[in-house]
Amino acid sequence: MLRRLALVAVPLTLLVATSNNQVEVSATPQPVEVIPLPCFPAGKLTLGMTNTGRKPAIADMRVSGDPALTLSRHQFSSYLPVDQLVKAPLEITVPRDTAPATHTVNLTVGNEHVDVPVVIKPVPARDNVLLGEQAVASSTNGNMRLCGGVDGNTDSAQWGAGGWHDNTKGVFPDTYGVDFVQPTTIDRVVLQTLDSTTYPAAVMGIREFDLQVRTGSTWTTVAEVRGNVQGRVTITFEPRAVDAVQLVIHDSNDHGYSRIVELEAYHN
Ligand SMILES: [Ca+2]
Repeated sequence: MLRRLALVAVPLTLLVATSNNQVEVSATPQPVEVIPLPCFPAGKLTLGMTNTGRKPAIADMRVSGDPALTLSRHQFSSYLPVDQLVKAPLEITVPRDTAPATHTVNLTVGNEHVDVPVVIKPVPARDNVLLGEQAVASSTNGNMRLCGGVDGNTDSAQWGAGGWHDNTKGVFPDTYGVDFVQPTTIDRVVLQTLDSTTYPAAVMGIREFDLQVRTGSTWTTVAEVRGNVQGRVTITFEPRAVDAVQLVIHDSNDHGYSRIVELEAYHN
């Protein structure tokens, strides 16, 4: 008898709840962590809406946050079938050297609110002094990201998400590098050009380039590489404090684009 009553009670409860509020809001992960460097990968949050009502609906999520945060979207609108999680990405960045703190992103659909904690981490100690620093390029193809060559992703198989190439196919030179915020001592630069099973360096990689460093307004050529067919090229030189590093790329093995998976610099 008790069991029967319980079975009847459950649908009644659901009906009451859904008449006021038919969309469930979710966000993962919580908290989301953000590193305050210009080219470090953004904090990534997956926003979700689930229609817990009885009919398909269209829902609008408003996305807002503390002024310290830069959000890649302020709205997420979608058609929602019944009982299906519909997702959208949110990227969160902050200016360089934003102080460690916990901020909040607010998600609102109708009467439903979710506050997501956003933890600003300290800038991590890095052996590779280019990691996450501001990249500078002569041009960037629309399918690629300017920061892709200094984002820490060195996997040629993830080339589309984690690499860079220029936007002037068949026209050289192209340049790619980093401007430091203060003079930085380096004595080794490592170039990883595209080198995957499908796209080996000897076919698609950078073939001819100069490595240059800048002190004040003067660029100095440190090395000239010609006829390269390797995926990874390491250049060592006497330690020097520089304001910027760049590659001047004169040709690639397919004579098309200048493809960089990752550019790194060290001082050992
Ligand atoms: Ca990369």
